[in-house]
Amino acid sequence: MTTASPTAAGSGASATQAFRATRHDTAAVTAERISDVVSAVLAGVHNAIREKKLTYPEFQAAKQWLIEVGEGGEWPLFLDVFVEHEVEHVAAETQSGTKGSILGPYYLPDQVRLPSVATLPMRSDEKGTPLVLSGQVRDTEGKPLAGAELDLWQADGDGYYSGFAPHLPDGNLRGVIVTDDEGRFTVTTIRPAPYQIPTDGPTGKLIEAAGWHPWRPAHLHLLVRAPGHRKITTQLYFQGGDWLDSDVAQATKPELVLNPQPGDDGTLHAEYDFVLERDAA
Ligand code: MBD
Ligand code: FE
Repeated sequence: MTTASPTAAGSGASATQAFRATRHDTAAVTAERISDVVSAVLAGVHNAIREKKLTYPEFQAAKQWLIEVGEGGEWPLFLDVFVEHEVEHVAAETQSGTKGSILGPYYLPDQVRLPSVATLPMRSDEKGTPLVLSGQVRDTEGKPLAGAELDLWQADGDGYYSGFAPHLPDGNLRGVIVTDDEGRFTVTTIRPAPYQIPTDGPTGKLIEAAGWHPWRPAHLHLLVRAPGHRKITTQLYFQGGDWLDSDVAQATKPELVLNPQPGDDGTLHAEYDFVLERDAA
């Protein structure tokens, strides 16, 4: 999974390898559905061309950039930053329980299983303020879900993800916490840094050329699952953190913002309960 490249752009590129290595729940679609959706996408592009009076040199520049995104392996990065939030919003229309957010390009399956009170795997000198996240997993009727899984992954104190940034040990700041008999969990980690889209790849070059900023606010990624219940894909953010109101990936929701309080030793403590809906019968 980890590439030899020490560059940040390598992170975006190795997301393509990770995507290919993972089994995805892909759709079987009819010709009618393909025609309907692709026609709508093309109509949007055609409309932008007419409205903005796109020139031939601009068309060729766009083609060149699209080729570079593919060659650089940045399609998962680009699509998850600029497109996934809309797919998530459509999915959210038919979901109850804890609010969802986008998956993003840096999930890796099959991480270490941990008990209900646990510390995420981290280096002995892991940089960052210690953070303890605790809470309970329940169903929509309030019944605690024992043995539910919190599959948690996050950036480190420099904004890098293990498995994608080659200098990090495999599995760093990733783990699957299993809730106790009362559905409770307490996980110790560090507060992640905000995430910056690699500036040296085609996605970063577009962002710079457009005069946008390349930042996501600091966040924890979570999949929360329990047998017989709909899996939740979400993220938790930090009140007052940089970029919370201008996430480049447009993936924040007010219900997903933690407000951790420091204890006597400076460790931050936050609580969050998750609510899962039953699978449709
Ligand atoms: C991330 O860390 C992320 O969460 C998303 C959605 C896109 C790029 C990097
Ligand atoms: Fe992320």
